[in-house]
Amino acid sequence: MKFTLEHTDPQSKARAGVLKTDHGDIQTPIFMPVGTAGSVKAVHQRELTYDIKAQIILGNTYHLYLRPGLGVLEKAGGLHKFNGWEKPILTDSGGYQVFSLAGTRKITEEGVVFKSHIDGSKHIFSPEGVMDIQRSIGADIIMAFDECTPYPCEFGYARKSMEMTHRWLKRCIDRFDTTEGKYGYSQTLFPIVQGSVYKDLRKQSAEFIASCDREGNAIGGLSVGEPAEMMYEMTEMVTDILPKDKPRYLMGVGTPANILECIALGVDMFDCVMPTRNARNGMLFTSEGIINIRNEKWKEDFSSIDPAINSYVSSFYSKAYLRHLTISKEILAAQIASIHNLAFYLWLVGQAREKIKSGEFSAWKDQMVKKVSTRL
Ligand code: PRF
Repeated sequence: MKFTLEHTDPQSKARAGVLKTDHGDIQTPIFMPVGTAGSVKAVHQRELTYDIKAQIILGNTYHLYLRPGLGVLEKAGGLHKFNGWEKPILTDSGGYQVFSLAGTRKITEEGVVFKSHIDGSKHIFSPEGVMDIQRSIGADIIMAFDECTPYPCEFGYARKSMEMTHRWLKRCIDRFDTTEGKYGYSQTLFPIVQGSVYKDLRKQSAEFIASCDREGNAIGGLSVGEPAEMMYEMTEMVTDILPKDKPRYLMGVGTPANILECIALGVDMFDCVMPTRNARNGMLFTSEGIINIRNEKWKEDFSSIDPAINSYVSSFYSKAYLRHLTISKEILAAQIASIHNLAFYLWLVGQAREKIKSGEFSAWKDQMVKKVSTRL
């Protein structure tokens, strides 16, 4: 993997770059659609490629390990072969899902013992095990095993947890560096900064993660219920410490406004379930603001969902028709809304990239944050 910084914005910390992987290039800043169980919910690969113009998608170790399981994934020749997505994939390590989804769980130095949310069966995730699983899934970028602390979190717990995440990282690196990819292309391991909302912990964690000298770095433990200003403050502290010549990935963030603000703070990669999950509930993100498509207001509005977005569904379907489909609980509603929202997120980061390159990012960002936060 190789990351090249192309432009840095003189008025903010925003950057535009290219991340080269064996499955193709990723133009940053980028948003990565979430494909939890190997599918971006309600979206075909063809639409992901040509309509949404996704450059990389996410998968989850936790879900894929439980179902279909490593036997199937290895026989298929890895996740790319299994789901037909030929561009880059990133997998999260399960270090977050195990805390948010699994039934009863027990965290020890060795790892996490948990019960499957599917059938209650008992499993253990360890730093080594999660590296091996991600080798079998075959993502281009794999994540270290970490503990994402909740918010609020007492200082003492946050410190102990961060220290354990750092020890787990060393074990991840040992295992990753002594094993090889199974499918003939290279994989890379991103470590994750933790430290809750404590400045000294964040600084300590960012310095430790930077010293590990991997090809890219991630920021975890944010957007877990803390105020947005606190998230921005922690993000900026961390991006100021992480190496400039490597991509920074802010995990699980966020709203369109969050993404724009964090691009301005020097983040290059984002993922979030918001565009797809909210789409299934009738919330649409548009270049003019946020729409609740169930609202009576759209009943006879035959204008396009968002003509500014260069995706087929965004200009082909009207708000009134999508409202009708949503209220009628038609499956097509989830498809149209998911494709549109993802196309909007990819459009937004693409615009940010263009504005960084043309030197107009800062002024554009302030105006865009207002627009995309407006409720229509
Ligand atoms: N760690 C991991 N995945 C994550 C997070 C984290 O802290 C977050 C926090 N927003 C989202 N996804 N491994």
